[in-house]
Amino acid sequence: MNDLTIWGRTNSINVQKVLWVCEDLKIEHKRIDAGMEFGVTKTPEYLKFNPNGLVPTINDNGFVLWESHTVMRYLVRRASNGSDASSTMDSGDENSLYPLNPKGAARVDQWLDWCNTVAWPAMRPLFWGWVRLKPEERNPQELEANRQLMIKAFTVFDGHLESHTYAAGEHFTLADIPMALIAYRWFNIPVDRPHFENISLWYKLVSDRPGFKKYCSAPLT
Ligand SMILES: N[C@@H](CCC(=O)N[C@@H](CS)C(=O)NCC(=O)O)C(=O)O
Repeated sequence: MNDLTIWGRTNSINVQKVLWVCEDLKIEHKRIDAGMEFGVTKTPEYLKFNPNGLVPTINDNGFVLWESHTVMRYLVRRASNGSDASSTMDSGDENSLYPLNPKGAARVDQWLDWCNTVAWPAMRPLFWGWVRLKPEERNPQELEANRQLMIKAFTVFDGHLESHTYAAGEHFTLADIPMALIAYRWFNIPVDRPHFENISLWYKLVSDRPGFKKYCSAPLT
């Protein structure tokens, strides 16, 4: 089945989340470059699909969806419902990327929300400042304030990983994906970083996943 289209450039963190899920679950899809230098997102056709004019957007045989975390959850459920015959997902697998049981799912949601409200808002200005802005455009105070916020966020995550192998417990889930993509950005900008032992052990595991290797190993752009 190949009726799934994903719009988005591959260097976008939110597109990478979705592509990683597709890679781990072997979900067939077609991808169309969109966003930043590729344009597309401000065209009337695209805005009809996604009025935010952002990536990613998916079209699954007429079903259009945006918001990367929602799309990730949808793709896992779609795979476990057997609507993607090519997927490797076992139906009802509680160790899946997004468990069926309410507590397992809530634990994943908790960290996904935390990424959007705590970790990424701290990391985003650092990423933009160090990767996308020219040196003369950087605001040193803002960069330092966000470096401190990232250390605070990583302190929380590292403390959690003291007694858990992965973000949502003992198995790799969707919750690890945004966090791994944020960590990759953090480890690849020129800032002072304290060593976090538990994050370091977790990062070794998550960076070995097929989705990370395929979509998160190129230099930051
Ligand atoms: N909350 C949205 C945020 C989407 C978003 O901010 N996407 C960025 C890329 S990471 C974007 O479209 N930027 C403008 C562009 O690429 O042209 C999601 O998680 O999907």
